[in-house]
This record gives sequence, C-alpha cells and structure tokens, in this order.
Amino acid sequence: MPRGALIVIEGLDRAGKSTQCDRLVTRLKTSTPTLLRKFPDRTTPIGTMIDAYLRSTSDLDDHAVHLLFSANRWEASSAIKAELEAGVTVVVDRYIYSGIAFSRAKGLDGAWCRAPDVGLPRPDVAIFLDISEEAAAERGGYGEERYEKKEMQRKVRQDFLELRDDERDAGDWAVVDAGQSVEEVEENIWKAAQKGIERARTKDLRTVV
Ligand code: ADP
Ligand code: FDM
Ligand code: MG
Repeated sequence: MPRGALIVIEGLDRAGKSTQCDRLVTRLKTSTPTLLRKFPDRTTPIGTMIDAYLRSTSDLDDHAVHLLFSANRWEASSAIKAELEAGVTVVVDRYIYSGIAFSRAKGLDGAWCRAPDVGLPRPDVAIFLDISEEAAAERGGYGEERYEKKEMQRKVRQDFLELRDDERDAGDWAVVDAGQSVEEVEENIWKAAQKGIERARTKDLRTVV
C-alpha cells in the first residue's frame, strides 16, 4: 500500500487557507483516504495556552510561545506519521513555515526559530497561498487576534517569501496566487498537490532538516 502524502497549506491570515483546505480535502477524498489537520491545534492543553495567548488573555515571552507552537506540532507528529504510513493523505492548515515566519517577524533569530521543528515530518509539498496584505485586509476587517495587524502581516509575508528560497526545503514549495477566484485558486492548488502525491507514491517520508 502506498503511503499518504503530507500536504501543507500556508499563507497570511485571510489568504483563503481554510476555504481551500476544505475544498482540497473534499476533492482528495473522492479517490484516497484523507484527513485535515490544523495548527495551532487549540484543543490540546498546549493548544489552550496558545489560544489564550493569541486572544491576548495571557501574555508569554516570544521565545516561550514559539516553543509552544512547535510543541503543538510535536505532540501530533506520531499520529501524523502513523496516518501517512496507513495510507492516509494529511492536509495541514499552517505548519512550520507559519511558526518561523511569525516569530521572525517579531524579531527572533531565524536559525533559532527553525531548530525546534527539525525532525518533524517534512511536507511532500508546501503550498503557499500568496496574497498582498492589502488584498487580504479587504476580505474583511482584521479580527481581535494578536497578529491581525497590517504591519505584522507585511513582515510575515516577507518572511514567508524568504523561507521559500531556503535550500534545506528545496523542491518543497509551490506558490499559488491567492488573489484569484476561489475556483481558480482551487484548481492551481490541485495541480500543486499532485506534485506531493507523486512524491509520496515514489519516495519515503523525510524529516525537516
Ligand atoms: P484563512 O484561513 O487563510 O484565514 P479563509 O479561508 O478563512 O482564510 O478566508 C478568509 C475570507 O476570505 C473568508 O471570508 C472567505 O470566504 C474569503 N475568501 C477565501 N478565498 C477567497 C477568494 N479566492 N476570493 C475572495 N474571497 C475569498
Ligand atoms: N502562528 C501559527 C504562529 O505564530 N506560529 C505557528 O507555529 C503557527 C502554526 O497563530 F496568526 C500564528 C499564525 C496566526 C495564528 O491563526 C493562528 P489561525 O487563524 O488559527 O490559523
Ligand atoms: Mg483559517
């Protein structure tokens, strides 16, 4: 039995990640067992701490919360590996790149930010939904959460685009213009996802380096 593919969807707030994850999962499910996961997973004890931080009901040191976001991925990592080995394709709404990009945008060192994620399951494809912070803001006013501010989003986008060129992730990234219609974006994500599915069919799962 072939293993499942690990397909990561990344992008700014309101880029359309959740909309497109649902569409991708629905479409994949017609031909292969598929699961959706989301980070942060706010349902676990660690996720509860992250949730309180994001809603500003608690304050945490930037480094401490960065490690919580990573720990929130680690606590799901054995389950993700087991799912992939069992032939289930896993679509993930945000993953390590959100972790690095948001913390770097707050001024943390890039190498320090990446270190706790080294060893996690590596995506077969990471699809970045690219949108300008202006276009994202037009999709509805910013909400209440901590990072939903234009200047922060601008920095995060820059960081995402720099991460795309990191040679440790060479070949993983696909960038999709998220400013198009929902249907056009869905089609381009579908094409990009095929790359990850093909990789999973022919190659072993790797770990983040
Ligand atoms: P994210 O999960 O990245 O924050 P969502 O999928 O929740 O983004 O979408 C944010 C908002 O933008 C929602 O109101 C959604 O209906 C809308 N939206 C999503 N994709 C598009 C698109 N391609 N064009 C216009 N509006 C969109
Ligand atoms: N975020 C998300 C981080 O700062 N680090 C991470 O590792 C992850 C996965 O948390 F502002 C940020 C990104 C975003 C917030 O928002 C989560 P959603 O709406 O739950 O995706
Ligand atoms: Mg979302």
